Amino acid sequence: MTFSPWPPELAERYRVQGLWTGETFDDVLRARAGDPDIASRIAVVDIDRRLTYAELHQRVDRLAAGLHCLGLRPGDRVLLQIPNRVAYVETVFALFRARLLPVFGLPAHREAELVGIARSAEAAAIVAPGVHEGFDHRALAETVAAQVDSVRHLIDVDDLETLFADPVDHGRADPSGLAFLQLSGGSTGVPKLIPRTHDDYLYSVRRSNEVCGVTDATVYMATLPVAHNFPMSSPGILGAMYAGGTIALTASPTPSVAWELVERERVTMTGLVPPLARLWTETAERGATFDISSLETVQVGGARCPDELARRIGPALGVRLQQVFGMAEGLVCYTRLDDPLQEVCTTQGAPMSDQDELRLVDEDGDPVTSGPGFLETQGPYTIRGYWKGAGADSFAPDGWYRTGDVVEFIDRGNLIVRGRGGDRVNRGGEKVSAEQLEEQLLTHPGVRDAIVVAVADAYLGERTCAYVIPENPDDPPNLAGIRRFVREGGLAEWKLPDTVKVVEQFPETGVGKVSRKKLRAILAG
Ligand code: OOB
Repeated sequence: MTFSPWPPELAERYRVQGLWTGETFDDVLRARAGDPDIASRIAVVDIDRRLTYAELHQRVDRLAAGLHCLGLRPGDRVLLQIPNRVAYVETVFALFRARLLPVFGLPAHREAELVGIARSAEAAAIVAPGVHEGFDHRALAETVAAQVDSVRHLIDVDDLETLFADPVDHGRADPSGLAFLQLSGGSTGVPKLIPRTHDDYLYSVRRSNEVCGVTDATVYMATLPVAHNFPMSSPGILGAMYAGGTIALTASPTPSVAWELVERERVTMTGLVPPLARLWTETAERGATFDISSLETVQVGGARCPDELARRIGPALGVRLQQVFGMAEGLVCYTRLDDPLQEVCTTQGAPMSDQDELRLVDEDGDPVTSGPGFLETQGPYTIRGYWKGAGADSFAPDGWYRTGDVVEFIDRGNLIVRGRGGDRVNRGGEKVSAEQLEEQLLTHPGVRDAIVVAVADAYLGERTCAYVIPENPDDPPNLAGIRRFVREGGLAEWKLPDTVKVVEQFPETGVGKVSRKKLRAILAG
């Protein structure tokens, strides 16, 4: 079994209630391109290119046929490492049309991550650019292919047209079957893949559109790396396409680049992580550089937005703020457009669906009736297990997903995220698995033992601190050396430790072996 289906009685309920509609992603593009009111509108635009729905549909047809000609067949997994540009949308929808399963890698991923992902997905192909922002992704893809037997094709995203072929009939995907694999923010070293179905994901997109007021007039700009769940579907680019609106993709999130596209395309909505929201806010407070008056809604999520920052965003950017607390595994909470400003600025919203079920438990899994607790959830778009049963301890015995987040509910049903257990560091929305980094540090010849914890940071919210016991106390490793070692080990740049503290030993508490989990908690304190 590659993924754990919902229990039959829940699946039945979601269908009867009309949440799961039996629509597929390819159906959506076909329907929009086939609608005379929508076909000639701009579906997707970046700084260099723009495509109408009709054009996108035709190019997807030819690319999907080309993928078929390569020998790729329905169900095959294709690992993507594509930056924010029109070709991302072309590729993803061509994969949907050919019934291939995208695996959403990020441009910032490096060898260790991509090898792990390609291996566990048993990817048949990798789609990546050549050289992008000075980094040779083609060479990286070749290195990955050399280590992962299943990878048979390397496809250059800058050269998709060379694959174009005469359209073929690929048949129709099963809406209750897998549509793609998302990546988990991760609390372990093993990359966990998140299996999402057409039914469940499209429900989250449709419901997000309702909650966020997305219409055919919406121009949604993907400012964050678009393969991430937030810009993809909350409501993201898929929401914009679902509504027949426009997807804009900015190559860089900085105001000097992104705002040019906002001005030119009259962008109405985007999503940011807190450090970016701060950069946008401070830039605007210093005086406008572009006309960004088309922006109506700016969402902030991925990490806790400080209340102080939340209050400044709306006035500075001339927008309505929406807080988003979500996870690639499913559950997404939004503040509502009609919530009082006070709650929009101080809470992370409420679940999008009235079919989302939430409960709080303590460290032993016992119910918490008041105050903060660990959040567990099940619902019509929250997975029941990772790809091929990995990370089973992230699910309670009854199948509910253990988010790991500590949250607290307030009066009107909105919740506040108070933090999470010490298993990962949230660096301004980019997640670092403590376990993965510790494993990497333990292979350093100068490191006897290592514990990774989060420390508070004014800009990022949290940053990483590695406590290290050196092999040789007279010649301990230093920060620069450790960062170089982790980079050379093939981890993404954001996972390099921000601080290294050399210690003689870790705290011993009482008798017996102290778990790494406990040590992290003690050292974090
Ligand atoms: C989003 O997804 P992931 O999978 O990268 O990370 C999920 C985790 C959550 O479990 C939580 O720990 C943290 O990111 N998080 C937040 C937050 N939004 C996410 N923590 C505090 N406040 C928030 N507003 O990050 C993601 C997926 C869909 C929509 C938005 C974010």
